[in-house]
Amino acid sequence: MSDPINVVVTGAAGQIAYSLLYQLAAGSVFGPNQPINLRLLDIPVMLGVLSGVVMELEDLALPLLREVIPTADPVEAFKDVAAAFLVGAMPRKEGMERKDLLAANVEIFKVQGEALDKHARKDVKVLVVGNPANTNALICSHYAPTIPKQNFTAMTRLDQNRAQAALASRLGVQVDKVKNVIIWGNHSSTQYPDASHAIVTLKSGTKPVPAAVNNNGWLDTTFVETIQKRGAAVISARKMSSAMSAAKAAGDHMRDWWMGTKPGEWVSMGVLSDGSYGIPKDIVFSFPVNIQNGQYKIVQGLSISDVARSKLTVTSNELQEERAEANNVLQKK
Ligand code: NAX
Repeated sequence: MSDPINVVVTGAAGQIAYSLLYQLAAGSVFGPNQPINLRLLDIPVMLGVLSGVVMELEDLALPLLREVIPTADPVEAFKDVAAAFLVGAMPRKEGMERKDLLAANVEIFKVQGEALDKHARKDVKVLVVGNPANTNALICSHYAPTIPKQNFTAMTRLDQNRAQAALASRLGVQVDKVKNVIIWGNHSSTQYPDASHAIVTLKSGTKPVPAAVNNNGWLDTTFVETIQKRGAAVISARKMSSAMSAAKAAGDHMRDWWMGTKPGEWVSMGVLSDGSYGIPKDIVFSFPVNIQNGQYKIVQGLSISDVARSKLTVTSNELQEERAEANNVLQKK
C-alpha cells in the first residue's frame, strides 16, 4: 500500500460529484493500492447537503478512503492535493448570455488557480469539468504560475466515450472493440468528433472505422451532429444534464493520465495547444494524446482532411473568442 494522496473534488455537493466520489473511494481511478484523503469543496450554502454526502461516503465502508474533509474554504480544500477534479462551476441560468456565464466562471477559476498555486503539490494533475471547461482550465493555469501549464487539462472524455459508443452501436460490436476516435477542440457544440483514424476489431480482424462503416456521408454529418448535440439530448430527456456518464468520463480521464494509455491507443484531452496541427498556441484544445509515466504527448502526424481542417478552424476560433472574452472580464477587475 502507498501513502494516501490528497484528492480534491469541487462542486462536491452536485450531481456529477455524487457519482464520481464512489469511483474515487472504490479505487477505480488511482488503483486498488492507493489510499486517498478526499477534500470536498462547495459553496457555504451547500455545506448541509455536503454533510449528507460525507455520511454516505462513510457508509460505503471502503478501506481505501481514509480522511474526508468537507469545506467551503479553497485553502483547506487544495492543501497538498495530488489530483484536482474541478467540477463546480456557475451553471447557465435561463436568459444568461454565454459571456455572462464566462464572466461568472472566470472569477471562480481565478480563485481556484490561485489556491492551487499556493497550496497544492507542484505536480498536481488538474482536470476541469465545469463549463466552459477548456477556457476555465486556461484561466486556472494562468493564475497558478508555479505549476506547469501541462498539468491543467479539460474534459472531453465524455464526448470521446459518446463517440466510441455511437460507432460501436452503428457497427454492431461491443464498445471496447472501437479505438482511437478523436475529439478535437472545444467541449461545446463546435467540437469535432473524428472517426477517420479510429479502428474496429471485427471477427474478420482489425479494420479502419471508415472502411467498416462504409458511409462517409453518415460519418461526416449524422455522427458528428449526434455527438455534438448529445448533451442537449440528455437534458431534454432527463431534465438534468449528464451526470453519471460525466463522472465516469472524469474517472477515465484521470485514470489514464495517472496510469497511462496502452501502446498504439490514444485518448482525447483538452490540453494547452503547443501549435500542433496548426492550432493556435495558448488555448486549451482537445487533442489525441498518448500517456506514459503520468506525462501526456499530443499524437503527431495524423492526416487532416479538408473537411476536418474546416471543423478544426471553427472550434479553435470559438476558443480564441472565449479567451478574448475571459481576458476582457479579467482586465475590467
Ligand atoms: P450541479 O449544479 O449539480 O453541481 C455543481 C456544484 O458546484 C453545486 O453543488 C454548486 O454549489 C457547486 N459550486 C458552484 N460554485 C462553486 C465554487 N465556486 N466552488 C465550489 N463549488 C461550487 O452541476 P453538475 O451537474 O455536477 O455539473 C457540474 C459542471 O460540469 C457544470 O459546469 C456542467 O456544465 C459541467 N459539465 C461538463 C461536462 C464536460 O464534459 N466537460 C459534461 C457534464 C457537465 O455538463
